[in-house]
Amino acid sequence: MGEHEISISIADAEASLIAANNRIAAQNRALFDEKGIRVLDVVGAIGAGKTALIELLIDKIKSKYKIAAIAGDMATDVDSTRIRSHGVQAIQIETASECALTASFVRDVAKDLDLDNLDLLIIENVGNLICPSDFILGAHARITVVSVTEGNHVVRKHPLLFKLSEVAVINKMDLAEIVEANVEEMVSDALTINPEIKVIKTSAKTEEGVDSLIAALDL
Ligand SMILES: Nc1nc2c(ncn2[C@@H]2O[C@H](COP(=O)(O)OP(=O)(O)O)[C@@H](O)[C@H]2O)c(=O)[nH]1
Ligand SMILES: [Mg+2]
Repeated sequence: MGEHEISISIADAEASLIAANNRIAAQNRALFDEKGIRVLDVVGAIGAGKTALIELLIDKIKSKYKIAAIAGDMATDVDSTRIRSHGVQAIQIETASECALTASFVRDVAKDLDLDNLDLLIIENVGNLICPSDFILGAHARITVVSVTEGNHVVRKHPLLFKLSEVAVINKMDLAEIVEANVEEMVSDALTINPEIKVIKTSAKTEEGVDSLIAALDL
């Protein structure tokens, strides 16, 4: 078999994997809609501040909504432990070798959630800006978090993800001056890639922008 044939069959396998994931994501979505649960898929590099923002968000809105979380990482349960300390149910998924959550991971752990007693499910995806693009989970919105320390071109280097996100968060604004970040370039890149995207500047340290994020998510 020549190299050309091998590359075609890998592309086919990838396409059928994505199609299978899309089908399970649609089932997840139907279940969440039937139960009246709003689901958010939070994506971003490791260290961008996803968990920190989720923790702040939960503290600000937990009196209004019944919330649960799913945290995905290749290893460890540190994020679900952090989230659980805010008084909400949090389930960890350790993906081992997978660099993104998939719809079937979410389907499998959703069985352990009290779906009849839930308004909002926050899913923290595995930390990177590449793999999660391909795998939708059945969420109602994807929130992609980047931080000012990731370099001015982090947004334009990941166009697919920003095209597929409803909200872009630029976090660690408290460090923007120190690292001489060009935040406006990051904002305009996001809007060039996806004119519909809502761009919110935050700091999980000073809590700047967290209320704007809540408003952008209609929470
Ligand atoms: N200075 C600063 N540090 C932050 C901010 N957000 C998160 N961090 C820190 O960055 C590190 C990674 O945060 P974490 O929430 O675990 O990132 P995650 O991997 O995206 O979930 C932690 O040490 C946080 O305290 C921020 O807005 N400003
Ligand atoms: Mg995290």
